[in-house]
Amino acid sequence: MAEKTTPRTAATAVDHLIVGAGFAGLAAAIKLQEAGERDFVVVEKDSDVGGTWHINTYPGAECDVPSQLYSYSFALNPDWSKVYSPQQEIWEYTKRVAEEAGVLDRFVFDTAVLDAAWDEAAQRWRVRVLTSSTGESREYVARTIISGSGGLSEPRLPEIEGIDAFQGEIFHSARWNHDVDLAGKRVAVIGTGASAIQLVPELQKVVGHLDVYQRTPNWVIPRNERRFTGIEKAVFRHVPGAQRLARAAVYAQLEGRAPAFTRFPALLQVVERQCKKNIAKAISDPVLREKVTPTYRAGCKRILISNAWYPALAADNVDLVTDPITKITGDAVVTADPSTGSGTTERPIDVLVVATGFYVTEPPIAQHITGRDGRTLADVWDEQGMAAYKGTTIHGFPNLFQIVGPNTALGHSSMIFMIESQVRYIVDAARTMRREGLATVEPSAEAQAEWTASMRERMKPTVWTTGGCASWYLDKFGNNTTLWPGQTFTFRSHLSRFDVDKYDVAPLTPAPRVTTAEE
Ligand code: N01
Repeated sequence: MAEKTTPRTAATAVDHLIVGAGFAGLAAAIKLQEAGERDFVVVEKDSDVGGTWHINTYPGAECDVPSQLYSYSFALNPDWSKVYSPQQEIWEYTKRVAEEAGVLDRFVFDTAVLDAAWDEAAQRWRVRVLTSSTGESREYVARTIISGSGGLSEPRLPEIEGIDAFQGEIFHSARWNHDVDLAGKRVAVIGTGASAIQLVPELQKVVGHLDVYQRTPNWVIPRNERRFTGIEKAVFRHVPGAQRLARAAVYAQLEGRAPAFTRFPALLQVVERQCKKNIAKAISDPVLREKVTPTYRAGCKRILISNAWYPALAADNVDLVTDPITKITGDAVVTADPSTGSGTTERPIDVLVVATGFYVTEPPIAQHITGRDGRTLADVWDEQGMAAYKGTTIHGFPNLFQIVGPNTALGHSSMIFMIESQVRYIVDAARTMRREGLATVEPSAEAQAEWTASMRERMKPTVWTTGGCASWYLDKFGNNTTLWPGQTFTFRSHLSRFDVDKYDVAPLTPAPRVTTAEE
C-alpha cells in the first residue's frame, strides 16, 4: 500500500471535519454534538447555513416536496406558510434550527475546501481550506471527513460554441444575478428542468420577450398548492402529535408511489394522463401542445409539478424554441432548422439565463480528494462510475463519509429522510470507533462491490433504465449511480447500525504525531 506523504505545516486538529452547512452538514453537526462528539468543525464556502436553499435564489424558487416532509424529524416546523415552501422560508428554517441547536460556533463560513489528502502515517485527513473573505488558507488535520457538499451544487454551464463571447448578461439559475433588471428586456432561458419551470413563469411577467430553449420536454403535473390556515398552524403547534400525523400521511402517500418507479413503470401512464390534461387546459395551440408533450415514460426524468409553466409558455411574449442551438453570438442565440438541415435562425437577446443543471455523476470536488493509495476520488470514479458502500463510505478512502453519496437521491420523496438515515449511520460509526478503539474504518472491497452489484441489479426494471430517456441520473456508462432504487424505509433499515464487520479496520496506536497550530 503506497504511503501518502504530505508536507507538515501548522494545522488545527479536529476529530471530525464536516464539509458544507446545508441540510446534510447541519444534521451531522447537530447529531454528533448530541452524541457527545463535540470536537468538530463545519467548513462552508458560502456565507451562511442553508446550502442549496441559501444559494439558489432565482425568482420562483420553491421546494417541490411537501413542506411537512421537507424538514428534520427532530425539528418540525408548525409555521410553514404553504403546502410547498418557498426558498426563503426553508433557508430561514435552517438558520433557526442551527441557532437553536447551539452549533454555530463550530461553523467556519466563506471557506472552501481546496483539497483533502489521506495521511497514512498519521491516520488522519489533511484538509487545506481557503477563506475567501481574508484570502487566508489553513490546514485541518481530521480523524474523519463528513462530506455534505451536496449532489446538486456545482452548476453545469452548457458547452455551446460562442457562449464565452456573449456580450450581454449571462448567469446560471443557481447563481442568480439580482443586480440585472430584467424589466422589458429580451431574455433567453436555456433548459426546461425543475429550475426553469419555476423561474420562467416569474420572468414571463416582467420581461419584454422570452425565448425558452427546450431540448427535451418534461412531464409536468399540477401542483396542489394552498396556504395553511391559521387554525391548521395552531393545531400543528399545540395539539400533541398532530404535525407528526400530517407528516406521516404525506410520507405514506409519497412512499406509495415508489413501486411505480422501481418495479411497475407502466403504472406511470396515470401521471402521463394527468400531465396531458394539464397541457390541454393551459395550451390551445396544437403545435405548442405537441412540442411540450414528452415521448418517454413519465418518471424516467424527474416528474415536475407546476400550475404556471404551461400558461407561461402559452403567453404572447414567450416563444418555446425546440430547434437545436448551434451557437451563441455576441448578442443572439442561433438555432438550426432540422427540417432543412441548412437554414439557421438568429434570435437577439439582452440576457441569457442558463438553467442547465449541475455536475452530478462527475462531481468536481472528487478531483480534490486523495485517498490511501494516492489516487483521487475522481480518478477512481472515472474508471468505474460513482460507487460507495451504502451510498456513504468508499473503499480506498478511510474515515470518509459522504452524505447524499451514490444511489441515495430520490425521485419520489424527501432527501431529508435520506440525509437523516445517513447521519444516524455516521454517528454510529463515530461511536463504534471510539468504543472499539479504532483509528480507521474503510469498507472492504468485497462489501462495496457487492453493494454496487445489488444497485445495478435493482436498477434493471426501474423506469430510469427502461423509460427511454437520457437524464442526469445516468453516468457515462449508462448506469444510474444517482438514485436509490427502492423505498426510503428500506434504505433506513440498511443503515440502521454501523456494520463494522463489513469494514477493514485499524486499531488506534499510541497517539499519532501530527503538527498542530498550537505547537
Ligand atoms: O437542472 P436539470 P435543474 N443545450 O438538469 C437542459 C433539483 N431541483 O436545475 O433534458 C440545451 O434538471 C436539459 O435538457 P435535457 C431537482 O432534483 C429541485 O432544472 O438534458 N439544453 C434540461 O432541460 C432537479 O431535477 C427543485 O435534454 C440543455 C435542463 O437544461 C435538479 O435540481 C427545484 C443543455 C437542465 O435541467 C436539477 O434541476 C429546482 C444544452 N447544452 C431543482 N444542457 C425543487 O423544487 C442542459 N440542458 C426541490
